[in-house]
Amino acid sequence: MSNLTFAIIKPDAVKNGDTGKIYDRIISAEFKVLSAKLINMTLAQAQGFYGVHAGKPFYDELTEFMSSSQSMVLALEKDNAVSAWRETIGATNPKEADAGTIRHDFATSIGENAVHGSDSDENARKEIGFFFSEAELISNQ
Ligand code: IDP
Ligand code: MG
Repeated sequence: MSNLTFAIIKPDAVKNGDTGKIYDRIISAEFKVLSAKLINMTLAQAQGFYGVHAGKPFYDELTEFMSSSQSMVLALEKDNAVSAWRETIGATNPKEADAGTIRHDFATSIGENAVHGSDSDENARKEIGFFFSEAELISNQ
């Protein structure tokens, strides 16, 4: 098990003014933030990042949404980070997300669902590398 995962506070949450509240949830859940930055991803970046979903009916809507305005990308560290973060964010569809999860509390729809979380250690490494250089991954331990 790796101790890294990759998160995005998506454009809907940033626009709604929830960036700080979600960052607080990250800290309360005892993740260490190795790096974080506010970006406005390009359509090409969104298409590359979500390449695994290319061809699905929601792909265009998803990549346009993710490149529509600012989002915050974060590299997070914790024991079993991938599964711990997926538990913290809840199900993809906020209607199915457990009470107390980030998507339950902040998401508005299955598409605009407030946050991203990696689904495997391998993808976590790839996704962190997609948005951060080695030098940006600060460890203060
Ligand atoms: P995940 O973010 O929980 O891992 P995925 O199935 O990997 O969910 O889908 C990636 C993202 O694509 C979701 O977070 C959501 O923003 C969007 N998405 C997934 N399924 C749908 C759908 O049925 N309609 C619209 N958007 C969707
Ligand atoms: Mg996914």
